Amino acid sequence: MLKDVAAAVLVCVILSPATANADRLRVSDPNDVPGRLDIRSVAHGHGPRQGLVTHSVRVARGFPSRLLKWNGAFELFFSGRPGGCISTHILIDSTNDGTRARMRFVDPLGCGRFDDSGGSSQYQPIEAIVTRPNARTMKIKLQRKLLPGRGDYGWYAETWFRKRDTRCERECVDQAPNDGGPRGRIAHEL
Ligand SMILES: [Ca+2]
Repeated sequence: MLKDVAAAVLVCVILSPATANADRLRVSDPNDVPGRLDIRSVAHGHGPRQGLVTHSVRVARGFPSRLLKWNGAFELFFSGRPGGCISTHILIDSTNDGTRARMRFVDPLGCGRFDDSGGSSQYQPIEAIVTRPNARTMKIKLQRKLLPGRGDYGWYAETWFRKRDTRCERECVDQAPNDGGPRGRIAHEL
């Protein structure tokens, strides 16, 4: 009985418009960067179990995961509170063994001062499930506790892409959302 009540409460919380907006959110991004990994939208939500959060990034065109071996990557930046200083960075790329996610701690010198010499940690593999819901999307599911802070947190996404003899010969970088400084721009309210 108690279990049923808990489930009913949970459903009500999920269906509440205010919570739904914050808890599951998709933010569009314009066609503003050349190359294969121009971001079109980013989204966050929850996994099937409590404590799991999801983040996905959708780009303009379909791409094979092997593109992320040498020619590009997806990156997610997190702050322990919305609008706070970025302190954690997840890098998603590919190897011969498949797609992987690694994490490092950044910005040890203070808000917005990305200085690797200041002691940012090395990339470490994390327990996360990286999937391709469709040809244009990269999705990661991981434990909330792996991210900074304890409650609501901030984040934004970035891609980079490069290919010889194209406009992205050096590198094309897209961030979403575009607005704001180097801080957690989207609030994931839990
Ligand atoms: Ca874009």
